[in-house]
Amino acid sequence: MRTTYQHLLIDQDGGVVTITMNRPEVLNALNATMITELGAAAEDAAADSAVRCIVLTGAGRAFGAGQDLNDFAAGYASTEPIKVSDRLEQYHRIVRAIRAAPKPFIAAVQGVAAGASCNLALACDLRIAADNARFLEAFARIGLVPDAGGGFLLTRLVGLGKALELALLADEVSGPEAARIGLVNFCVPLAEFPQATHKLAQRLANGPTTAYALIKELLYRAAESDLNASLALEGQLQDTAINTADHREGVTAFLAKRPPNYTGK
Ligand code: LHQ
Repeated sequence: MRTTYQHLLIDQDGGVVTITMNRPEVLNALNATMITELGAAAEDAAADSAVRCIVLTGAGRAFGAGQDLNDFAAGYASTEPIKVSDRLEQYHRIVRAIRAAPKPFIAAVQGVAAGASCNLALACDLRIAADNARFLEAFARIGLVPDAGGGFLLTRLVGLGKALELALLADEVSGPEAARIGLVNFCVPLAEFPQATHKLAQRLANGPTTAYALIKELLYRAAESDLNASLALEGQLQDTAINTADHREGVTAFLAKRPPNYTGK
């Protein structure tokens, strides 16, 4: 996959690709170039069969500070109405690529994750946080609504009541508190964060990738459908899963009392 970008670092380690947002001088605030690059990198990693797990993280002391507010300074100086929906479409491309990817995305968050950066973390399949993490739905602080999928993702992760609190009050949520309310899956001490992230990513990259793709499809569609639709989809997806090489390997390994060796096929 492409590895050279202006504002992203791409590292490939076996089946794990790490995408690092890299503008540490502004806490990895998202400018137009970085947003476009993230969409391209997410789609690229999703399509590359050698990639079996993707980690999204930030360089320096933050995950990300959301939209680069300098980008809009010129617009605010004018009396013309500002239209932001085209820019949001570029954020939506990233969210869609992560959700549709036939493999897991992990957000690895240390330091602040604010605004659209926070919501990109929420779009990932799993989140691991360091105990110095700060999650901030910053939008109401500057008179905006949560974007980059925030309304949808927040309500599904923490429920409507907590989502309203986080969006309306726009107070920071610490890493440990984020784990307590289900905003992240794991919170670990900062000193253990790189190793814990690596271990989680390697575990997923060595897993049954096709089954993971089918699990993503089943669970994400279940969150948007009713029981009967989900039961029907479950049957279709299990017909696919049961014919994978990894399923056979899993059963063979279990019966032979040895660890499975999954190839992702
Ligand atoms: C920044 C930013 C930033 C530029 C820190 N931009 N420089 C919105 C609008 C339109 C269309 C599309 O979508 C969106 C989506 C959004 O994401 S809206 C939300 C935008 N983000 C924010 O409102 C957060 C603004 N930043 C902050 O509130 C604080 O910086 C946080 C809480 C993130 C971090 O606070 P601290 O740890 O105290 O760091 P700091 O404030 O000192 O920031 C460090 C530097 O980064 C500083 O620059 P400087 O030259 O003084 O060192 C900041 O100006 C810069 N920076 N966020 N979003």
